[in-house]
Amino acid sequence: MLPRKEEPPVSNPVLMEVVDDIAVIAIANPPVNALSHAVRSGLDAAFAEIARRDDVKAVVIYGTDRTFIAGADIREFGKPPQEPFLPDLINRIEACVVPVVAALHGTALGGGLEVALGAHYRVAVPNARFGLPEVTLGILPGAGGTQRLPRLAGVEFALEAITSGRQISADEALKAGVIDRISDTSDVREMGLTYARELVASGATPRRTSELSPVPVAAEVFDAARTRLAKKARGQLAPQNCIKAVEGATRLSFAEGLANERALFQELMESDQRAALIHAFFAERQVAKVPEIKDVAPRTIDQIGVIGGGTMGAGIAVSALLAGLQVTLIERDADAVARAEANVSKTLQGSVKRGKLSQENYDAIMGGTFRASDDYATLAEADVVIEAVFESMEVKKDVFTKLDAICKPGAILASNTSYLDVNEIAAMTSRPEDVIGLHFFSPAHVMRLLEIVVADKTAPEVTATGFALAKRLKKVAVRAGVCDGFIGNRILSHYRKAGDGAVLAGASPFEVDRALVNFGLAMGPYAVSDLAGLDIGWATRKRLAPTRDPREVYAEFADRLCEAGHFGRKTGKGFYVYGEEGQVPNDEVLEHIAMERAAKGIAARKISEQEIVDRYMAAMVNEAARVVEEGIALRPLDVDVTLLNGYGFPRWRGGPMQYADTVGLDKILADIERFAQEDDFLWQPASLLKRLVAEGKTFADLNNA
Ligand code: T1G
Repeated sequence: MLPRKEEPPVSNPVLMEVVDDIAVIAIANPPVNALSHAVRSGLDAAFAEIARRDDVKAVVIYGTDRTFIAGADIREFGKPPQEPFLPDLINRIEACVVPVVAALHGTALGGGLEVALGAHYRVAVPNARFGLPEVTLGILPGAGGTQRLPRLAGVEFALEAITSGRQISADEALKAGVIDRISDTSDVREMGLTYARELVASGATPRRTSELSPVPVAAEVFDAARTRLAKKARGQLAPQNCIKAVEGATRLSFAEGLANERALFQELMESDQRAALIHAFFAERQVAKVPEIKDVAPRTIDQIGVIGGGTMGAGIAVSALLAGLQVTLIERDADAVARAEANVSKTLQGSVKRGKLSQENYDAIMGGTFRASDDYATLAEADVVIEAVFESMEVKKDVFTKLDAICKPGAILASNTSYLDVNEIAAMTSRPEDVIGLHFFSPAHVMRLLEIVVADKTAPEVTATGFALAKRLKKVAVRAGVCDGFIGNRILSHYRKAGDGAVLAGASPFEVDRALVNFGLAMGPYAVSDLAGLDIGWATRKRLAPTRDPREVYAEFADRLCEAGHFGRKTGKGFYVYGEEGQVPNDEVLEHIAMERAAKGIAARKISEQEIVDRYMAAMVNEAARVVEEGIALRPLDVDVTLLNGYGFPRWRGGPMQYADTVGLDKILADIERFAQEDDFLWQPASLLKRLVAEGKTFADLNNA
């Protein structure tokens, strides 16, 4: 977890005033009105005072600024809990003898929604959103949410909402009975007061959710959820505990159900998975805090140019269009322009089908916000141009020479290259300070990661503009230095070699894939290579062959497949065969491996699943440590954010650096030294790793340095 700089506690985050015999409680704890100890104490004191007074006929609770309460203060996790504890506070709110109204706007999430559920009546503005996202943090709603929501909205609605952690709109919340009314107003305080006055006038009394009994459901509902989530959220603890807590609501009294919820919550609070998911949450916010752009204003971003309408170019164009930006896409001739337009249109239609884009907005985009052309002159007013053409330095140099001549002063020229030298590309222009790398991940309109590759001469405001563009595109941007593969692909190339090393030592590619899927990866590396196309890795290996160190133990079995024309899914055969039975192991590759072992004089031995994971993780962490010590990544957390958002690393493990801290850097170093006995070229411990182990420090210590 990333303890954040200790901000001075907001002196008095809870203010109460009595207006026409209604107590109005305002919460002011920016930026999201989190339920810090000060807020909980303030609320507790307010309700204690209300209990002492006889001139209060109703109560309104609301949040100032942009939102109601967005949850417990997750910065307090890991610290000794302080009274008043949230469940007790919410029970106190619910026990109030006069009606309590929660007036809701922004995002009422987690403990915030639980406070609202403890109130007796709930009113919201139309664009308010609700949710119990605790499961995404490796915990569960621990202040009565698993007990009150089933009673209010039904067990199945509650089970889905709590195990998914998704946000719910005001309309859906109204329909489900989570809120009582929607009021279209900008004055949240007045909205609450109006509802409270009506309740007093009508003689309404407190309506306590805990006094309801949940409508019973068949036991199969819980069994089905357990089975589904054991598969979908394999290895994760929180979803299973969420199910147990909701199930408890259907067979225990409210008090017993609350105690059961508390026990299940505590169990999760102590887990590595909770620490990892909270680390991921804060790391994805910390990663945008880059010293060189602190207080640097980004340039305007309204018009985007994209060069190249293939998969990447079209994906980048769609990502910008969905963010409301104007896009001009350039292709080389009329046919290519037509194909690019069709590409973009098809992808946007997919967004319409999935409800991510209205037909009206689709029409507006295709009617003018988006245009494709073969004329570079149409880029004259573009604020940022992103090149996404073939990965050839010659082709890119030609593109940047043209852009330099056409684009207005101050326009930013970006390359989507995945490994080429951005300094060399920048040198082709008269404006190297305006050149940057924006490395998107395919599919670019889906993958959240954006590596912002800062070249030697890139100006800070250009880097700041890259981060601003990422935020606009709802992406997670990571600052990367210039090297082959930047952060993600450079580390990938090393842990892929570790996988190959495990195969040469005795494992099959299929055992490697299975071990890593069981570890939590979405797919194993060999299945991923088949999906991406084995020819891509083959081309990279051939490109790097001239510079390959003769001491490297080079695994050739993938080359044998490529030489036979087997490039994976696209040719129907690679490491796996893709036919009627779906994906099945291709035994041919085992023959190639056996011959290679013989030629290399390797006697195969049994490689356990654990050893496969140890090799993979040791290689990943070791190269990541080099990437950090060379400054290619600013901090270890930047590597975690990259691997979590671009490479399918299991989020509930927090990223490779969080994982290494969890298992211990000394274990990682010991593994490297163990494998070095087999291959002392691949397995050379990074000096940063050795230093941290010698100093008894962790990667987390570096994150906060
Ligand atoms: N606690 C502490 N800080 C928080 C916070 C929280 N709950 N939520 C956000 N922040 C900080 C965040 O780190 C950032 O800080 C700033 O606020 C703006 O956030 C008992 C135990 C509310 C939808 O999981 O989903 O309740 O970087 O950049 O994009 O059952 O923040 O500026 O220093 O994300 O507008 C459950 C988590 C907690 C909600 C706003 N609640 N937050 O998004 O801003 S567990 C959550 C969010 C719980 C109970 C349990 C989002 C947001 P900084 P931001 P945003």
